[in-house]
Amino acid sequence: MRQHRRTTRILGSLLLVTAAGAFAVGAAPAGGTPEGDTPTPLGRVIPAPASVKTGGAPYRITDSTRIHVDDSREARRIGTYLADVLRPSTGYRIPVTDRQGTGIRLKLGSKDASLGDEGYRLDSGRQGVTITARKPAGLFHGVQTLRQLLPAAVEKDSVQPGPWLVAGGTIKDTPRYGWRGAMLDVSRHFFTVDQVKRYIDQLALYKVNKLHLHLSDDQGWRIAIDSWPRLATYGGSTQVGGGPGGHYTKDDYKEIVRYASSRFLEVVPEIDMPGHTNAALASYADLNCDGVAPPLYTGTEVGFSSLCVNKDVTYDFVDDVIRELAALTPGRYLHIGGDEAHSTSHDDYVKFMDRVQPVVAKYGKTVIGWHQLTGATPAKGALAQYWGLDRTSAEEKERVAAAARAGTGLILSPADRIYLDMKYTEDTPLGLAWAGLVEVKRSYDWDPGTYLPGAPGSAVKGVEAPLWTETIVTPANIDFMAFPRLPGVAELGWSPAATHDWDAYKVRLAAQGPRWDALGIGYYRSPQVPWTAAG
Ligand code: NGO
Repeated sequence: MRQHRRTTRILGSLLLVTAAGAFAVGAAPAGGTPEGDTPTPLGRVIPAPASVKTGGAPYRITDSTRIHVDDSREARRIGTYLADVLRPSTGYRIPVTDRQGTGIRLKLGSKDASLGDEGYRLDSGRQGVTITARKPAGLFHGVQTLRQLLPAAVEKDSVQPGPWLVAGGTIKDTPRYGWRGAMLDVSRHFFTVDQVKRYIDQLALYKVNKLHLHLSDDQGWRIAIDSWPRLATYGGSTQVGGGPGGHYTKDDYKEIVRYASSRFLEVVPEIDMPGHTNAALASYADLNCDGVAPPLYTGTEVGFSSLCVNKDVTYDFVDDVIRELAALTPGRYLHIGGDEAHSTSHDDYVKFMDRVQPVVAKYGKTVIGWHQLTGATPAKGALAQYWGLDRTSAEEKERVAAAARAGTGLILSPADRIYLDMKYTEDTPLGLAWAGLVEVKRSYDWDPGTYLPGAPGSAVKGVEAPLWTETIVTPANIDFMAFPRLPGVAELGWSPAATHDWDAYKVRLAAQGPRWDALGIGYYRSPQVPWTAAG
């Protein structure tokens, strides 16, 4: 059985290396057990690296290993982050120093333009591991690769036996797409700053670089707005099923943004409008066309609420909210929702979007909206987030494709592929099934570049995995729905199309199981994935 498993793994990594168009296929690991002296094969990483050249002696982290960083704040910070991962499990001191030397080296300012802003190169051999990048984000992504090349036990928070080997060879790696996102709905159920940080750390491990926060919906308004204080204090006071809800103060929110940026994720805030607005409408009677505030809502219906498109106060409200949110947002994008406005007439919807999009621009941000925005007139430079299904009508798909041909960028979040709140099978205790059941293979096995008929590949800016939280209440619930599907989405966003291969991928995915165990991530043990006994 062990022999069989090893053969499958080796085949998997050979397939990967070939598919990636790498320059050499190195020796297959020989001797020892995968858990013992044999290092993880270079390239058995998620997302699959763009190119892998295996070979040469492995590097071994020992009690004299140091992390040598450039004399820059960013390199030192990333070095310290890596040391914080390595110290508890190795038990070594792992000093971070800007003196030259062998060991682990983190170097910024590479002259290799092909690495772009997020790429890196990792060279490993007997003397050490060197990660070079042009920009800090690339260095950070290289560090994530190094983590995955070490035994899973490196993620534990108590001293483990090792040995801590990194296979020899070279990885050169850059992302396919600049937008590799995850969305968390903190409205249907509220998640605390610490809970969001936990998710950020999980996302960073897979080189995800956008965290989209769905900050408002019918069931709860989650961000303090000084000029409209009741939005948070009243509109945020409950959630699906009742219960206390919650909201972020501005300081809370800044802390999320700071933490995300320390992991090289940009936070994309969303205020959903003109629909999905019951929490706001309940907080201020004035925002309603009839001047009467509805009660707070704790159910899970959609499409029943709308801002009052023909009242001026609506635009005072929108201006204030966008101004205050933009001021909290160092990132470029601000999401204005726009989905399921079933209680807004088409004409009103178009009128509303025509008035609101310039407000986003006025405060220096770029619009992103759910793809229904393409039924209005997307602003120049706007992105549309597609959340349709295979069975979405050809007409609706064509509307989005036409907008893409006219210059609107697309973020792909097909609901029957990468909605992380969809059940895996009928027996999945959490989640919804309106888009269908989404097992691990289905969520991985599609190509963003050719997904939407008639949309040019160049219009696709990336992928994003939404996690709606009607049924998701705790961090353990997040873990179970995100893992193992999230790493597949990250790979679709990062890895070259040529590496795409379910049979090779599922072997790399199985190897992540012990890592999630070590990190305390409770994942769904899909029967489609050949998990190892230890995992
Ligand atoms: C839809 C809907 C959300 C739901 C979600 C549940 C979009 C963009 N709008 O996706 O309000 O929470 O499905 O899966």
